[in-house]
Amino acid sequence: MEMARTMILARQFEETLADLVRQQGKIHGMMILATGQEAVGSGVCAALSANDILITNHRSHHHLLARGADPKALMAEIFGKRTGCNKGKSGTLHLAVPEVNALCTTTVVGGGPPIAVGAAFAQQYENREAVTVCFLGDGSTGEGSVHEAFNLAGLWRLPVLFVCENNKYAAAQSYREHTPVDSLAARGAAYGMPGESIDGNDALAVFEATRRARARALAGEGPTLIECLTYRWRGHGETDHQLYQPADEIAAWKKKCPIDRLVNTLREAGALGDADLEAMRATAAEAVADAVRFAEESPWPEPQEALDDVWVA
Ligand SMILES: Cc1ncc(C[n+]2csc(CCOP(=O)(O)OP(=O)(O)O)c2C)c(N)n1
Repeated sequence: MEMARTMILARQFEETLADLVRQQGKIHGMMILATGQEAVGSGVCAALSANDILITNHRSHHHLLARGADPKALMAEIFGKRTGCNKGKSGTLHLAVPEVNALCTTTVVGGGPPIAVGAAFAQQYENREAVTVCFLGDGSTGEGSVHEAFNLAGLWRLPVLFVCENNKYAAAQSYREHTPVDSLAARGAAYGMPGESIDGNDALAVFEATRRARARALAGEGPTLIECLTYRWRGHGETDHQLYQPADEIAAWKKKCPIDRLVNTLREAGALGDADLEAMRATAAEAVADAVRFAEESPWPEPQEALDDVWVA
């Protein structure tokens, strides 16, 4: 039920963002959405505990909402307002939400895994009962930094879960154009970690795989690579016309909607009725509308605040 709730919230949050960008012109700059991939964020986060750390990438809204980030603070940040979770300095692409241990969103493709290795090293060094989860895209696995991070994580048996969202595209390049092997999960073996390929549109499968990997990590057995097979319904960003994504491919994946799938499972189990579903949708719609209102009414940062919280090591 909790996974269904966060998936519905993420879908509505992002559909509203698309509208705010495309129809209303109220948010400027690049907008990257994960519509169709919500089972990954929700399935992973449902299996974590409060102390676990999240490192995410440019397609992060569903991860952060599933983790419990406040939709108002996220929306205000995406608008660039002072009340945003990063005081309007990150916008949509560099969201950090320390209150829920989502320490960093990096849009440097392949930049997340080395940071996750550092966070996991600290957890191991201090004997913390916690793991680090790092979300990464299929395209990022072509970056050298990802392989260096996998290597150290395997070598030092760090408590880190690399969750690769294989949504079949890296910007305008299809999986086949950027990767020579069928399975990204198979790459785990090269670094001494198990790799598992799962249906990334099945929230329960994602939850179970995360739970197993987390238990392994806490038992000192090291990292796991989880490849979630899913699909990016929208373009890389909202200015992308998706000319390289075959229309029948998009249509076929929309039939495999991760939200419908979980909702149907819950219905069949007798856990969710029509009224419950309507209530879930209405609560999400209200939360998103509140978030937009809050963001629109919030002040812009003052120019002189630009250098606050900026430091040089
Ligand atoms: C080092 C680096 N190279 C290129 C880019 C431009 N870029 C941003 S997202 C992206 C595609 C990433 O694809 P993938 O890792 O599969 O994630 P997805 O967008 O599919 O979620 C690229 C090339 C970047 N941000 N950083």
